Amino acid sequence: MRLSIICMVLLASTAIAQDHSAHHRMHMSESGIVMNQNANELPIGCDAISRDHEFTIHGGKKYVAGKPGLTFGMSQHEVRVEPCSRVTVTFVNEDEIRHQWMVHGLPKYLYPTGMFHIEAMGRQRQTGTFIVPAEDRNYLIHCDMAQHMEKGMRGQLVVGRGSGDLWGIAGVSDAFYRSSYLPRHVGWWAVTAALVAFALAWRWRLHRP
Ligand SMILES: [Cu+2]
Repeated sequence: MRLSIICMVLLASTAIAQDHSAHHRMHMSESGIVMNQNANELPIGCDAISRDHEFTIHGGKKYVAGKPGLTFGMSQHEVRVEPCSRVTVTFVNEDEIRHQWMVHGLPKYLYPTGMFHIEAMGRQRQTGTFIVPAEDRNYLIHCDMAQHMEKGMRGQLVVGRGSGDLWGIAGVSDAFYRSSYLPRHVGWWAVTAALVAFALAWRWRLHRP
């Protein structure tokens, strides 16, 4: 009786694990993981694959050597593709430790948790394919290992004309954190407002009786 219960529990947990990996379309090997791969299913608004893109992106310390404050980098921090295109990325890890190349914000009906994920073990490479949506938009690319994004493994995927550069992309945008509720060029607006106020005050002083 006890043995049969253990067998049932084991079978159930195996089935759950298989279901989970199928749900996430996970491919695991000794060299790493590719999750949520999608080479065929079209996003809503796409009638066909518009184009096939292929990129080989290297990750490692040497790509930010000599840049203050950065420890890890990528050979390419920005990837530009056409809407509805199929994107194949070969991610080459040139360090001894694990690195990831992850895209966030993709539609959840195609990519569970909105994410496409390549992970390469130290000195290994992994290849994965996904299809981007029809809208012009910028998506965050990063490595999710602790502190790797803060230390430089941060990029952007620009689909079509994009929706504005993300902050802190090496070689593209500055590293200052900007709250999303603040308007663009907020610094220039503040300086302009201060100058106008100063001019008005000066004028008022001149015309004082
Ligand atoms: Cu990393």
